[in-house]
Amino acid sequence: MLDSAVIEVRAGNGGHGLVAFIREALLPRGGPGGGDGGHGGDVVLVADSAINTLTKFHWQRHFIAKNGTKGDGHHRNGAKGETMEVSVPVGTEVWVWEDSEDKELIGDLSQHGQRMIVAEGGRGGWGNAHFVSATHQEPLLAEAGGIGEIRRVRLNLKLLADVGLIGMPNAGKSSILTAISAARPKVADYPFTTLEPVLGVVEQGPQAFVAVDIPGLIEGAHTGTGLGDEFLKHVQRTRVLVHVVDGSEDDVVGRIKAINDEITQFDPELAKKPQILAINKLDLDEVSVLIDEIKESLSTLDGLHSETFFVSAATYDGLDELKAAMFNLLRSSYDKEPKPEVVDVEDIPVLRPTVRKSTDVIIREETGQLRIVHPKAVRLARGSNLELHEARLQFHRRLDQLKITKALRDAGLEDGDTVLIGDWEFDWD
Ligand SMILES: Nc1nc2c(ncn2[C@@H]2O[C@H](COP(=O)(O)OP(=O)(O)OP(=O)(O)O)[C@@H](O)[C@H]2O)c(=O)[nH]1
Ligand SMILES: [Mg+2]
Repeated sequence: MLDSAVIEVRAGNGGHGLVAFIREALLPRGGPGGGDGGHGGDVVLVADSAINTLTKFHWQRHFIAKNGTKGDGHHRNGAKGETMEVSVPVGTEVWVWEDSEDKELIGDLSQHGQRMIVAEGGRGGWGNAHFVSATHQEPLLAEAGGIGEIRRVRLNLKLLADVGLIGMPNAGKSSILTAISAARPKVADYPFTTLEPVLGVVEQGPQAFVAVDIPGLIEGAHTGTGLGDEFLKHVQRTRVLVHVVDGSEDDVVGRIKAINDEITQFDPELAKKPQILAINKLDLDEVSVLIDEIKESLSTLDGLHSETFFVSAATYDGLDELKAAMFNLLRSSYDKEPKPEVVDVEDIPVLRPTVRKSTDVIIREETGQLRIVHPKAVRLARGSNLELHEARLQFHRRLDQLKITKALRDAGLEDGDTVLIGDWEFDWD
């Protein structure tokens, strides 16, 4: 069973670099002092073993990192935008999502603590202090901050169950899963209705876990009688068992013991898992009238279970309490686990999706005009006031240095032609 969610991630833009000069009484020609903009924050996915579904992404789909702030005078640089960290379950695959389909796998977070930069912040623009040269003591150029990446990605996760529903055939395991999750296993009034394990996501606000409903167990299941033993392996990886019992049957205690014997013989580790008893069919008189008697007989049962709940999958009585108990046991099971945080996260390489960034310097628009798309040149054009004649001269010199002038000439540019860059448009001469 696959859980998936489409999210939009938006990294912060870089802050703009500043054009400023240091002019103080004692420093009449202090030179350029425009600081750099701060880098935009990244959006980073972080694998966290304490999360096991993608449910929270049904509540929140947009993740936006902060912009960097702009540079200031006296060489003061802007602040970096804060990173947006998004926790995802271990095992999450990240796919580029386009035209309503998975386009390309760009990451697989397979280890606790692993990080993936899923949208990279724009770089901070350089202030004019960077553009000083022997010929330009008063640089009028600065860069605008780079635009942060925006992506739509789909997260895919193969679900593994944390809670296993076990019990005799017809006890109401599938009915309980139906009542507490969106899963719709077949329910019927005869044993062995469920033939294959069924997974359901059980939610409580933004938290969730996965429960698995397996076919009913009978005596001898561990030796392969009935359907049982093949399916017991599906609960071996769970952390918590819910043992469902039909309270209207005779000898409730005997039935519970029989199932516990079976799981112990199949795998003694199963017997060590925290177990909740759910005495089902409370709506039936046989149960509600005899509740004290059943409780009394249960008190003689030493056992594997930690808590007992009387519930009804038909009327939903007691199911909220049962659900809460499952969440609590799961939480303490995760708490008891040696914290995977102790792994040195520094040792895990940060994943960066390899996106094919365009290496184009210029492109020809449909109108036939040439547009400069070299990212450095575009940032410079966006960050500078090219209305100033002096700034324009400096800008042209930068285009020479970046070999863009040559590229324009090679593309057939002649004097008098119009060249586009950013929001600017100028006649080449
Ligand atoms: N009155 C009453 N009937 C219930 C309740 N829960 C389940 N049932 C009925 O009990 C029968 C068995 O329910 P299932 O949920 O299919 O039981 P199961 O444990 O999944 O059974 P298998 O898949 O065969 O192992 C069905 O007829 C259900 O309608 C309940 O709380 N009250
Ligand atoms: Mg069933």
